[in-house]
Amino acid sequence: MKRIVQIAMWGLCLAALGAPVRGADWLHESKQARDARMEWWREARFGMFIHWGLYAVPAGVWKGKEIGGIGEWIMNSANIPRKEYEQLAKQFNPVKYNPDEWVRIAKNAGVKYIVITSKHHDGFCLFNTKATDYNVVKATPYGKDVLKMLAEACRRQGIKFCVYYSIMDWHHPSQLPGSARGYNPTKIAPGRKAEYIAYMKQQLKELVEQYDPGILWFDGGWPSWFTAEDGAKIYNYVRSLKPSIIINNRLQGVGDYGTPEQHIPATGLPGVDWETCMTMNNTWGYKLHDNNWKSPKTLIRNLVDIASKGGNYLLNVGPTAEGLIPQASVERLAAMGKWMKVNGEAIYGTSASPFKRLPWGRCTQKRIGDRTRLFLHVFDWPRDGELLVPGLLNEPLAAWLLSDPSRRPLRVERTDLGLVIRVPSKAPDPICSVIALDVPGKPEVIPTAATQGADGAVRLAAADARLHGRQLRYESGKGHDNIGYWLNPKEWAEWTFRVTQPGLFAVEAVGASLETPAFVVACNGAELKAACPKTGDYSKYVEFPVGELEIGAPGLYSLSVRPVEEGWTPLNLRSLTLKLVR
Ligand code: FHN
Repeated sequence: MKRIVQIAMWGLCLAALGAPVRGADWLHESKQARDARMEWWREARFGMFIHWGLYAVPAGVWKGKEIGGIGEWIMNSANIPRKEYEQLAKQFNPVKYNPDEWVRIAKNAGVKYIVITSKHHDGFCLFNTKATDYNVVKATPYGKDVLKMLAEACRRQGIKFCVYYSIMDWHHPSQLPGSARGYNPTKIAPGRKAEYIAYMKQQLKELVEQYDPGILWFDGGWPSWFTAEDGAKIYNYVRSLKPSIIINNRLQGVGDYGTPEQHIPATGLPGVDWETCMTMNNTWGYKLHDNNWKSPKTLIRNLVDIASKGGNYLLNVGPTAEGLIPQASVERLAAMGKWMKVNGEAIYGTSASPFKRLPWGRCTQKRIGDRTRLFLHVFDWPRDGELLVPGLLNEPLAAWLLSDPSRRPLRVERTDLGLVIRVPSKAPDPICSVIALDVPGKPEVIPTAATQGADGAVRLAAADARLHGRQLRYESGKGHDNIGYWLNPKEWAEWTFRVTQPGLFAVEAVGASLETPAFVVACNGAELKAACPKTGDYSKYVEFPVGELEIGAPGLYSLSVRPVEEGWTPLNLRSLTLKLVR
């Protein structure tokens, strides 16, 4: 047997005995092994993040002054000297902490895993560590291992227990403040990196062996003294302690899944596992004055949107210094749970939508034997009782409202635009109503064509373009809704659209650029050349004429946009509109 296989086999035996497996390279496991390890995580889809620590004591206020920024950063934001910040430990006494209640709240919301901060950037440890007395057992009047209490409550209630661990540590003597203004990003004291890496490994071993987490959620790996090589070593080390553990990608990019933060990637992260982590208000750690809460509607639709793109939602709560999850968070989680009780099967264990975009909502899917169950998440319920599922070629086997326990069949008809499902006039749920639609085999979907509006215009949106190239991509969120990263002039975009009112069309584009990139619009045998005016900023858009297009007959047409290679500079293209002029 090859040496590497021997190491791996020997390693797995040792790991089963709880000994670290040295020498194994866990970064190169087989797809089968990785799929098996990720299975529970992909099934879960919905987790709860908990940011809890000494920062809950000041709760965003320091010496009578409100401190801006996220609550758990107050030591840095207010540039509090270590000795002064340490005194908070003497005030940390969460007498109202009830881990079973926390887990009940999470479970009732439909959450399947909990990730809690074992040590955030401030270096205070919420667990019984031998590596430092700066921990909840030794340094606080509470004196109990809050992490152990939560781990046991999770086990009692069947929720996966997971831990967050910050690499950057504003308290550890080996790490020096980054500047006179604050700690972040820390610098490593000369000759003391090995000491801190050893400290980290001791604590990671304690966390794995004492609390058996499903995930190690690393963070704070951005200081320059922590390299990708360090990340790979720590990854291998933690996996050697527990081969089945899952590790996020914040070990300088090394890890098992991506972690977009506070936003949902426009098209998800195709082909990789990913999880959006997000606050319910603006802060991770508790802040007394942050009451900017997201609505239950936003939170439920975020969960649906993320699942429809193949991701997980890690939604945060920041408990108070007394040990209570804020009531506003409790209420929102209860609202999510009410929706999940009816529609959870449309989230758990599903995979990304087969549709590029749906005008009325989202879609998730699940393979069931020789059929696929499509879950149509309808945000905008059709007033005319007809829900169009565009571009779906499969013949429907059955359709019903997920909220209907008797599964009364809904009528489904085929039209030349796709399948039409007859639905009741009133939406079963004001936030998101789910229709289950079974089709044989795998879903077959063709790109949907844009259609002419009542005014005769055809609107070609960036989100509906088919993009040809590796760098070119659709960007959305934070003011973006455009084709971007158009760096390579060989890459191009195209749309399909349907004309029912032929005639002469004036073509208009909406774009942004730092120069004046020229491009050619080709459609129906004609070519129109135009250049985007210089807007000076990729987020500053302007509408400009491209030219006129004659389309003499009704039908399906394709339109392409290709850069003029000579002198090309990047263009952000938001849309094209064909306005019927006669
Ligand atoms: O700096 C931290 C922050 O406090 C919080 O923990 C988030 C959660 O993902 N992570 C870092 C910011 O990206």
